Amino acid sequence: MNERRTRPRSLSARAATSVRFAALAATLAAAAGCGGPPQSALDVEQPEGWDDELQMREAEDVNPDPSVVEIELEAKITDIELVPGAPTPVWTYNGVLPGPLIRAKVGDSIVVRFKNSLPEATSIHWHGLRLPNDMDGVPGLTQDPIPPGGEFVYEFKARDAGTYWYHPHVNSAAQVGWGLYGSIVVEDPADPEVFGDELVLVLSDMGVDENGQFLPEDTGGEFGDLFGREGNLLLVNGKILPRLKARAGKPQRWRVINAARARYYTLRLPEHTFVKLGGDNGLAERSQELGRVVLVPGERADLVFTPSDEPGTVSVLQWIPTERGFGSVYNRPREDMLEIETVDAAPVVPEPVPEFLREIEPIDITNAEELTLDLTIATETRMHEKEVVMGINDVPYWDSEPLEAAVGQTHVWNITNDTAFAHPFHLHGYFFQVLDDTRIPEWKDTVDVPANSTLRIAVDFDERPGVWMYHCHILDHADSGMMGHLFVAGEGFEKMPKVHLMH
Ligand SMILES: [Cu+2]
Repeated sequence: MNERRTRPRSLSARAATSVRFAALAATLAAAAGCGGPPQSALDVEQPEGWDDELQMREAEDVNPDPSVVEIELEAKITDIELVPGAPTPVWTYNGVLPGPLIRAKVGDSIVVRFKNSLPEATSIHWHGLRLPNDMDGVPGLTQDPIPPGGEFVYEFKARDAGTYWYHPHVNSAAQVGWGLYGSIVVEDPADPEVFGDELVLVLSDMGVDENGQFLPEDTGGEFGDLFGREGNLLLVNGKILPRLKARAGKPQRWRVINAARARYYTLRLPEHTFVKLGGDNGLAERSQELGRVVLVPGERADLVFTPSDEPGTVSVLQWIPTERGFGSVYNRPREDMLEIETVDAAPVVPEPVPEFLREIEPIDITNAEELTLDLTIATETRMHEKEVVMGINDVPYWDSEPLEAAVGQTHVWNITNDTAFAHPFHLHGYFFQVLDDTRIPEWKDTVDVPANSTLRIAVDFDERPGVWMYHCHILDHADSGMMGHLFVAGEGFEKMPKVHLMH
């Protein structure tokens, strides 16, 4: 009895969902005159061509060793038709938008032979991967910028299952805004089949005029810096309003990545919920049923989507304005992102998603060093022009001194935000835990710090000394100064190296 009463709400909600499918399936089967119990979702395939419009090119593995994924990646400008009849000169990896999907299994080595064929210097940061410091892709800190015509070989291990992404760390707001991003999936072969068939969704936006040309980098001036520039074209896997096919009751596992330079995404599909499995570093401790899913720039969500519309109907996944400061929601309409066509086939019954997913051991903070990082915004007058200068503890990154830590130390950071805007906080090199009992335990590398709030995170600097960045992932904010660096002392990094911070 007791057990029943204390059962988590999400479990019973999920049981209710299964009942709803069974009922829908039975009704439709009866209406169609074909008796018999409904089929299990595990016994049927996704509809033919279900993800054709969302397919992304996968990076070709040129290494015959099954435990090495070796790829060639070239950054170059390629005309892509986003506005009909008016091609856009998109900044791409290998000529595709988004860049090729890199797929590996846990434990694989990844080798990326990179060539820069862009007109300006660039680099690649591997967002969320625990890699050696010299592979982190931050020019001035971990490597030199890769000049036009230059090459660089990135090499690291895929240590953690999950959904990650890659993007430049030079002139980031502009270069990401022009199309330089791609996805990385690190598979865990032990993941159960009930999570559904995988679909990677890269969400981004682009600021393009009616002739297909990019809007100027400094569009909106000071307010553009302050708000963060959101593009007018909403893209899912590089397409405007693509169509996905689904079968009622047949689960799909959506690995969603927010690759936009500033836009927050709140996702909603009428009459549906999503079961969130986790995000930044793969599975959370428990699954959670959500009516809306929020992704801040840089963040990922691992979701089970179980379609439950009537066969033969089309519904639309919507972008809902998210409150992240002045101008973010007022008078802004919802926008359509992705059409979902529920094909005309008998509904099937999904297997329940387990509630417990994996153990997340809490970081021991008994001897942790406590720091406060205050996210700050100031307006300065320079050359008679007002300029927005952002910072951490009132210091923009170009004037900043490193935070100091050593391998073996644990830190607790109190990240405070008294500004009028929300900031997605990202730490390179290490996963952290948010110290908040109301959240499901999980490992994060990017987290929202809403306006007028404080967030406490714990980080364990257990290995990999070096110099690592932390910054706001609204890239216009990072470029305006809201960025800092951290020196983790250890073997090979006894002294803080000379750095030259750039963006
Ligand atoms: Cu910010």
